[in-house]
Amino acid sequence: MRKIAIVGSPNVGKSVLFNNLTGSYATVSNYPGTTVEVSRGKARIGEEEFEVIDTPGMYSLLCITEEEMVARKILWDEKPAVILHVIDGKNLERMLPLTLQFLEAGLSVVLVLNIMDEAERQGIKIDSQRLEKELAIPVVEAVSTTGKGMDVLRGRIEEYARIKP
Ligand SMILES: Nc1nc2c(ncn2[C@@H]2O[C@H](COP(=O)(O)OP(=O)(O)OP(=O)(O)O)[C@@H](O)[C@H]2O)c(=O)[nH]1
Ligand SMILES: [Mg+2]
Repeated sequence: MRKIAIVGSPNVGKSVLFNNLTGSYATVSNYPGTTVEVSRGKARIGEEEFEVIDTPGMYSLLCITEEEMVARKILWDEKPAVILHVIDGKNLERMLPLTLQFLEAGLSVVLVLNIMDEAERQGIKIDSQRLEKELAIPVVEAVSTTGKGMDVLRGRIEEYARIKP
């Protein structure tokens, strides 16, 4: 079964997004040799069933904390077909450098601009189409607490997984 890894900084809504994609059934276990918990579930997207992995929050691929080391090991060892980089739409500038690290590492990234409800309330506007062109990856706006953007995200994952065998 191909894998989808959800990655990003702490507190950006990765786990809420994970629950949206996988529904209620998930297994939680300590990553081998660590005290870091990793949740795994399944999601049917289009015709394909994926294993979805909710990784611990990371600020950088240059790992410092045990959580970051686990997140990086998951990316390296489990070779997910797609990674969802979830960022807080209120802090685009601070969070995009990690997207670039993932792209430089050759990973297949879909960028999820999450928490767009708060971003909009603060008057923050993001030209996600332009971002999509400049990064040359799918960019999806979402509010994972209400499920907004989830259908679009599923569609984009499906397209992307088709061209990334
Ligand atoms: N307003 C708003 N709040 C959100 C959204 N997504 C998540 N949250 C809230 O943000 C907080 C953190 O969500 P989590 O899903 O636990 O974040 P996480 O990225 O898994 O955090 P770590 O596991 O610590 O790395 C929770 O209180 C969520 O309810 C969103 O789209 N809008
Ligand atoms: Mg989490």
